[in-house]
Amino acid sequence: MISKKMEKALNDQIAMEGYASFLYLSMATWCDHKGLQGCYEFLRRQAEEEHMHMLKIFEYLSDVDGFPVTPGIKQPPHEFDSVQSLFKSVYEHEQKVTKSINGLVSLANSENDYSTQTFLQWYVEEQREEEALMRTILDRIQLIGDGPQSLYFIDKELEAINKQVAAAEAAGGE
Ligand code: OFO
Repeated sequence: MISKKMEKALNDQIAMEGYASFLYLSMATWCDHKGLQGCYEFLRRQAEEEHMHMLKIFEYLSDVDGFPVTPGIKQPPHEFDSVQSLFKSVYEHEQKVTKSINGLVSLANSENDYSTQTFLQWYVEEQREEEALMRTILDRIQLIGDGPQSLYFIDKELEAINKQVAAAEAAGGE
């Protein structure tokens, strides 16, 4: 049995994960239109991951006799100034999600809700990994710089990172 307050907070997280999925899908589409196939594939996979994060909370809420609410997703932006600023937004969004997950953990702690605390540990770890990954991408983009061929090299870099992440996920069974 889950408290109404915890149920509501997890439903808010469902909406946040759903929005992240749509935001990354929108970013992926923008990259595709710019011919940035590596960035497109990376963001497309991220969008699917966020969708999976959303569904995990659905399943958990049902397991603990809560009611998962299918969220209304607000329209994400579909125009971006540059690939650099796009990935900066991704990083900032991930930081926002981490803050939200930390808030959920605090709430679960304050309610002595050990089941939800345990469930959320997966998200704590996931956010640590995602923030580290996005920081790595921003560092690489900065190293490559914004010279005339930078987009080509940024895209190649994202293609390589995407392959590494996908291989690690496949090895970890996720
Ligand atoms: Fe849902 O993992 Fe980041 O946002």
